Amino acid sequence: MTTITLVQGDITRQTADAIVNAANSSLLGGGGVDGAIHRRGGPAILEECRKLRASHYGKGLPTGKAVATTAGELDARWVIHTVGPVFSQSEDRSDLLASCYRESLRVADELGARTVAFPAVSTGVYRWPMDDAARIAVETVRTAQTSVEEITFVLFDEQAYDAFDRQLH
Ligand code: AR6
Repeated sequence: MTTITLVQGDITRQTADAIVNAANSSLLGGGGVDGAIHRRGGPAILEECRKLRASHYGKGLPTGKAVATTAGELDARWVIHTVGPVFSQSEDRSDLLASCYRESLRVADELGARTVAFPAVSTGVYRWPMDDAARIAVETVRTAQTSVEEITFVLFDEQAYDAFDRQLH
């Protein structure tokens, strides 16, 4: 049984075995959650990201995939970096957004993580409408086959929290 909980706040302050980052395919950092994770987690995360790029992802981590690094100074063992899709009006990319959650949980299972914290992937810079992103996120983790015991969505503001709360209850 996996429990799903919601928290409003900053994911870099969360305690979990694994914290998920809404990264971009370069794995070299950016704004939003990505910037916050690298700032608070320190340089060890970027160092491992660079090595992963060199060894496995010369063309970048594909959208919908996930990969783990150290969590540096965060209160977690790992950061799982996933690349959300940019929202499109003309193309349905929901499967790619669902894949971010499924692939992150698959990586979490491989690591043996029992608790995983997710941000609302793709809802910032990548402009996915919050209600739809919340529906996809909640549906996907609810139906995922995973050994993770506790999934926490860490939502930055009240609007995001309420959107996830409506999907969950
Ligand atoms: N804790 C929790 N949620 C946060 C935090 C935080 N510290 N900061 C922002 N959010 P975004 P994306 C929320 O833009 O849309 C980066 O530049 C934010 O309010 O971080 O997947 C990457 O490098 C929003 O609801 O990720 C990529 O280039 C959600 O997290 C690109 O942005 C996601 O917003 C990825 O865009």
